[in-house]
Amino acid sequence: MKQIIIALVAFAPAMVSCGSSASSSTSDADTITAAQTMRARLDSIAAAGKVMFGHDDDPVYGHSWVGDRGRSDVLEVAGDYPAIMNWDLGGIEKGDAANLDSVSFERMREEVIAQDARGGMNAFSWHSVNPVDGRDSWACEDTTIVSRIIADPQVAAAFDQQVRRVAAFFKSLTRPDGTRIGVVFRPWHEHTGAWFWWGSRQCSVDDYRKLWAKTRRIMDEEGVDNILWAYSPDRVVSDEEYMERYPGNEFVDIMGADVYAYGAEKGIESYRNAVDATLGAATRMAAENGKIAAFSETGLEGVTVPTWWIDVLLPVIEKWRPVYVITWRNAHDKPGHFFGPYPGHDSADNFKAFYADSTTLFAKDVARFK
Ligand code: BMA
Repeated sequence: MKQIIIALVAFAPAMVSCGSSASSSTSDADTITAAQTMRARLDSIAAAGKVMFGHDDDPVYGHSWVGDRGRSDVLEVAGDYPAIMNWDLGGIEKGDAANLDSVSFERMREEVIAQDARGGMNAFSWHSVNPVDGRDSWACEDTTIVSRIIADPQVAAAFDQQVRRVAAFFKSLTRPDGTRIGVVFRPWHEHTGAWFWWGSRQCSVDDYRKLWAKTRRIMDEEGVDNILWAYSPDRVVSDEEYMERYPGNEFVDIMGADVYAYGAEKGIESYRNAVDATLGAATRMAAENGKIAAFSETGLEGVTVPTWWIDVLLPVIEKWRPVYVITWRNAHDKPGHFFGPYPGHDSADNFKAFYADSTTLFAKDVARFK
């Protein structure tokens, strides 16, 4: 195992120079970035055909608790933490101490460091307020925001400050030895839908691409070298639609897909079809462009199908083998708003079988992939 580990790390610069965006200023093996190391780990997991299970905000609150330490609904059902945790940066761009779901950024940082120490991984979404009037991501009736970020110097300056705050947070994700922790960053997600101010009906293809390029330029200027960039359309019907707003190979490392299920049993067929089209596109486009495919967000709110994990989710991830699948949060303050398991829920035993399946990886399993 040790030899494999060394070989993977040594290969990392060659892998990323091949159309990858993982921040890199040199191919010198002494200066491999945290992003490159993470990319190599993801490559080895993908090559093994394994799928990391992920959950949003997993160790900071659950279905019926908030703020405790050492807890996790996934841990309490299955006996291990998720292999990957998602966190949302929404609010950091305002200089807030806590995100839009009241998770303090200090606690978030601590948990990212703890997840890294146990061998697991971390990913970030960003439900940002807009830099024009500060309204939230979902205030989408103003269709000029992205174009003003690109063309209006005053808005551009406000946006610049927002991204620099995100950059400062990423740079603060360090281990006790001072090295940076590699993480996934998934900005401007679900842009094929029209519910965010950066959505398909809210900005032009060209401006959406420029938004990515601008975000990347600012992060590079700030010297952020520990993020892998994930592109994540919502449901699409074709590979062409998946790629319509793709910012370019130089900006993306991970081809994601955000596809949710709706309507309990009745919605399963439509979910399978949407996953096949969208995650299928992500998989094909990742292979074509030297990227990694991931199932960046999914779930069935309230997990209203008790065999959801084994009968629905497992077959789709076995079919497409994304490097990870992330389920959204188990809110503590909205009883029906949960996407993961929790002790006592109807799907808990089914989740244990999902955990035990040889395809899925949890934190202890993924720790073996160095
Ligand atoms: C949405 C919901 C909201 C939450 C937001 C950001 O999907 O879960 O309650 O505020 O994500 O995490």
